Amino acid sequence: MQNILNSPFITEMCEITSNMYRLGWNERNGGNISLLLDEAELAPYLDTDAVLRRIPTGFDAPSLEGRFFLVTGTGKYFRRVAADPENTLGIVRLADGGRTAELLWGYSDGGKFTSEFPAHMMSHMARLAVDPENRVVMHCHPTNTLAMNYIHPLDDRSFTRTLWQMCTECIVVFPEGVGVLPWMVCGNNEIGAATAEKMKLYRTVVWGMHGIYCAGKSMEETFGLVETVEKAAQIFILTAGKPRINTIRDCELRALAEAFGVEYRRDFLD
Ligand code: 2HA
Ligand code: ZN
Repeated sequence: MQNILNSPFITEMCEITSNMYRLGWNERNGGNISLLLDEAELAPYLDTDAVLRRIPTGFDAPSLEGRFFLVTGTGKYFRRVAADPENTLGIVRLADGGRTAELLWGYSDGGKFTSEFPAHMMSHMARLAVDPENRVVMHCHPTNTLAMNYIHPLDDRSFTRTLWQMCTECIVVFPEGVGVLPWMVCGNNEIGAATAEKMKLYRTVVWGMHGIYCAGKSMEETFGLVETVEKAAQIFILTAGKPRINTIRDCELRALAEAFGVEYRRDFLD
């Protein structure tokens, strides 16, 4: 067996969580990530028959039965992941229709997966149903996106349209728009189901006055999605309350989407 700490997936998780921490998206134990892994990717590093512990999940995820996930641990700090991956991360396989997580590696102090595991697994199910290549669900608390939540209406259309207006690249990076949920209690199946419902349409879901969920084919793509939304929100915050004398007009956004050949939410423009 090769050393799992040198595997591409642990190395990338350490690098991404460190960057997210330094960008101010993941204070203290804020945020969580889950990455879908193939058995073939794990095989050089792990005996997938050696189950360390069985942990109840509290939800059903029948379509994820037998699938493997690398998941950040509950109460763990992103700031600490790179220094202590075996304690802050875990690799689980879902069993019993998703009701049990079989721990194969990690959570070495006896811990378990993030409190947002339901939202992650339900989001994976929703995204895989529309995009079989989806691998990642990422949750964090980016500062400007959060700040924007307090001074902007929280609905899919107007939130998306404002973000699109803030940076030229936005409509090309997330042409499907962003879904927005109202403030809700986090960590339970209800917010998980609401997030998954939005994930049928969007790779990006804003949790009102809490943070953001993004999904994607790779860690890089998903990180880039958060980064782009957060950059647009930063421009919004930097210009909020000031007289706006220029904007990217709807006809220009349309021209942009057409020039780049992206399938965008036409009904989100006037
Ligand atoms: O504690 O971000 O939403 C991790 C969280 C909960
Ligand atoms: Zn959170």
